[in-house]
Amino acid sequence: MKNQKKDEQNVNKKTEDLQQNVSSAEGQFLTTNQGVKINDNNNSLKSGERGPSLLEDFILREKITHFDHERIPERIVHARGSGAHGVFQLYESQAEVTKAGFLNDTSRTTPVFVRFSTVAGSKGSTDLARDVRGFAVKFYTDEGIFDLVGNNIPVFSIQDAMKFPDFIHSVKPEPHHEMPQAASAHDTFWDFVSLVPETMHMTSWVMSDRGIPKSLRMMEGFGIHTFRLINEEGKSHFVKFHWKPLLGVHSVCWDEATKISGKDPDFHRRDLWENIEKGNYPEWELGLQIVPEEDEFKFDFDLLDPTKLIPEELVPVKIVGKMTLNRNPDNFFAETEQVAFHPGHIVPGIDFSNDPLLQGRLFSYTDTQLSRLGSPNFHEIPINRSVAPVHNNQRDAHMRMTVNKGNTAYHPNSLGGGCPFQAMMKEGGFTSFPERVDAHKIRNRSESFSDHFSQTKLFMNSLSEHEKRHMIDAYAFELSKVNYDHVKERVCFNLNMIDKDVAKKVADKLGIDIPKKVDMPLNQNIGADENPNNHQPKDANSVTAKSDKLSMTAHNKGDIKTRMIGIICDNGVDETSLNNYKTALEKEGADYKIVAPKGGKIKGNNGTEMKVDENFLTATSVVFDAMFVPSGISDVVVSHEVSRHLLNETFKHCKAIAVEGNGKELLSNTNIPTDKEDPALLIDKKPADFVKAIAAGRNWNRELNPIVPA
Ligand code: HDD
Repeated sequence: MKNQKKDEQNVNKKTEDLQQNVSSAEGQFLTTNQGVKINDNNNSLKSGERGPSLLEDFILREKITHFDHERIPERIVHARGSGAHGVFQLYESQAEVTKAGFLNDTSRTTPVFVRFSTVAGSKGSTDLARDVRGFAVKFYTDEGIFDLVGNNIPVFSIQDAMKFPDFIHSVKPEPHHEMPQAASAHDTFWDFVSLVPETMHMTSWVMSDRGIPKSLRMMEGFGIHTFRLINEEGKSHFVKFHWKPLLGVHSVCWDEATKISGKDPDFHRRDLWENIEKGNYPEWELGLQIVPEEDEFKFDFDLLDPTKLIPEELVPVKIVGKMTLNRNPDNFFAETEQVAFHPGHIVPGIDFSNDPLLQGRLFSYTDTQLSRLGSPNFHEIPINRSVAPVHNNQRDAHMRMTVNKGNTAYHPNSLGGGCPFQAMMKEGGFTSFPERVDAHKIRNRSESFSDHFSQTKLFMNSLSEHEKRHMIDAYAFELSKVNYDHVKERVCFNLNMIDKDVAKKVADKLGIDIPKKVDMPLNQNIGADENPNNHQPKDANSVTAKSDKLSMTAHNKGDIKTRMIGIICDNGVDETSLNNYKTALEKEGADYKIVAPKGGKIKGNNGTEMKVDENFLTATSVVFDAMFVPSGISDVVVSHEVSRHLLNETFKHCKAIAVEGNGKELLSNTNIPTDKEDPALLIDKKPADFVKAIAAGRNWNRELNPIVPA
């Protein structure tokens, strides 16, 4: 159940607005949809006790009919998602660059609804798929709705919306046998990637650990496209939007991801829900990278190209405010499923750029809501309803909720007193930025979009050693699932143009040679732009050769807030040992779960009873951030295959382990080497050392000598 007390504390304009539609059946009679009280909800109306059911049974008909129509089409992309309510608070007015109210007025609290998602999988697919994560934020501003519909990766795979259906068809389950689910490791995806070199940048991000986040609360968000900010004087600045998580950026290992997918496919959704219920409200700071209009052509990439990022060394991210998610939805379908985002939902002070991917998106999102939600009235669904007043002459259509009064539904009118009025600019009327466009109508791509590899190399250069190793392994894993050598070769050919060492390592794992030249398939009229032979990476200049913030290691906050630690113990556990660690963990904002051979309760050596959170049937190391074995564990725990496996696996995934007293006996029954220098393996050390070891991040060096068979 939801924590009602917390909900009462965390109200905002939007959650109040939603209350008019919230319904609770507490203390109420069961009724039909027409309000008629139902006397028997178990038996249909029949002709005699053993006779046929009667068509007349309006109660049965209504119930079954409604049930038959419960499902709506899932999103064509981003079908699997989790949402939460929250607020955005501005730190400092940005009036110099934008007139958007929520970026001007620090006294305002702007309600938000956020939906995180995976892209490729169906609604019921695992949370831990290797994939991009959607990061869509709906701001309910006083001037209307602003949707920032971004991802957890700062660049996109393709440059023009024209290619989006092709790209998505390639990554979705293959059409002949609908396999694989929620996975890019298959023929068609890599065939497409190998033929479209602009995909290499984003693909490299997805192959890195960014593609398997530890938690939705621990990922960055990016608006990706360059947008415009417009100030009161009508001056435009280009902008890229960033979300920086206050918990830092963390991921799991691929082996963990595959195991979590089996043990708890709802892992991310559960983690978000439970932490909000506990009051561990996830927070992100909003950052702006602002580029004056006159600097548009200052970069060696095009600001309109969505496969490029602006390195923070060139344009720093200015932190302007904070978003806090503090309330779970009351109903998944009504809120998380029915929420409709659209990059075209903007407010005065924000405008679009000519990024051809963004331009295509401006069409797609309304269009998709029409088939998904079934009516142009989707803006009336409570979660989509603006808190700013809505008045216009749009009328009728399926499921219209608004009862518009009066006899005029046109503009201009005199019969209705001219209402609703157009707003002057000074009254908040939206005006588009008057960009001058004077050009031929052409179907072409700008030459300034053609360097696909320099920033891919920049990304690879910026990864730490273990991140690069993981990316190489991911490329090799995914390509190993490809059945066609020529596809693997083309990808390695492209990789070779980006980073020879990476390409060599991937090709070596695949057991193939990197071709000197690749042939494009015949008869496809592939343009020069799309032929990988024509894309040699330019030399990265000294500033962009490496960009520290692209590595996740730059985002470790060095704390253990909201981390979950497993404590393996049993009846008779030494309570002093246990409590010292519990207190140290809790003091730093971490949480713990008791893992014991059987469910129910255990009794410590002083007689204190403790609830068992996970027993040896349900426990898995992969959902924990670290593991502790206190003194006083029983002989069962010392020798049990599950406790041994839990430690082995925690070690394999490079996470911190602490043991005290006879916890060492369990350790000696594992495959974990104790004679090697390992800052994350703590034997009879202080709880504070354990805290430090978790905060420092994983000991990735263990991967260099993988000797634990877990
Ligand atoms: Fe998209 C959903 C993010 C390009 C077409 N997209 C969708 C969602 C996110 C993104 C987070 C889920 C929203 C939700 O939670 O309901 N999409 C992006 C980003 C892109 C991008 C960051 C590039 C920078 N998308 C993109 C293109 C097209 C679409 C180029 C089509 C031309 N996207 C859609 C869609 C979806 C969608 C089909 C499916 C469900 C929906 O819109 O509401 O219209």
